[in-house]
Amino acid sequence: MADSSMVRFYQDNGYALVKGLLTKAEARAYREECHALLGRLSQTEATWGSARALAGRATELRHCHDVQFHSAAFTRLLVDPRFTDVAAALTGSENVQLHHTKIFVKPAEKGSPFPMHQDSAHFPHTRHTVGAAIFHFDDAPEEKGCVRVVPGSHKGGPLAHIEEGGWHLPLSEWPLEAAIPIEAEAGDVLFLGYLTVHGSGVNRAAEARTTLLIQFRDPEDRPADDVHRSRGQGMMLRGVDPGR
Ligand SMILES: O=C(O)CCC(=O)C(=O)O
Repeated sequence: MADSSMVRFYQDNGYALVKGLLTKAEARAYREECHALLGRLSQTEATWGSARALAGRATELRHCHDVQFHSAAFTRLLVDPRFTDVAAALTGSENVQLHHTKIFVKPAEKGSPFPMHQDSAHFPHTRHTVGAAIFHFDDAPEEKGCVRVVPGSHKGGPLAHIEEGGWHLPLSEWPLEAAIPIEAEAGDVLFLGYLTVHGSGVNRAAEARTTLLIQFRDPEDRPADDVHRSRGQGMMLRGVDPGR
């Protein structure tokens, strides 16, 4: 559950790391579930074009979207009150609605980076309540390419992005190294507002980095543009949709 100091920290900084939201055993089980799912799929590569310039070498990123349509274990996590109660407190709404889900696995020693960006560039909304919860299923120290954030960057509102190679900010103006690494352990969940500038580095470690990202919003926050559709979008994860 998010207390008032966590909510204040999120409002000031645009992110909050919740330690141990899942147990180590749950994280381990979800890690296996993610790797088993990716093993069942034929096409999983998702490295952004702009990430190649950032890494300076060939890297790989394995992903799967809409994971609750592949395994019921992820469906259960979507409505887990340990997650939805924090999401509600941070967005300031009793009601939490699904936007989309995705697994990312950064393979050992060659896991792709993400250039700095705001998620708002990918799916703008009218009230800016959209947030991401990044579930860590194994440890994510800096050398594994943990998520990096620019605290307080959400306060400047939406920034102009470059579309080519995945919506991102100019690499020279927004170097990854200038952002704060948010190192996490298995079971930790990083909550991130969609205006918070973030990215992540190359996984240089000997173990893969495994995460699930759940993007959520207040149901009264409508998309500003019809640019991002996904299966399951609009599903209620907590409370009701007052507009329906
Ligand atoms: O998982 C990461 O390292 C970053 C993911 C990210 O920035 C995104 O999906 O927008």
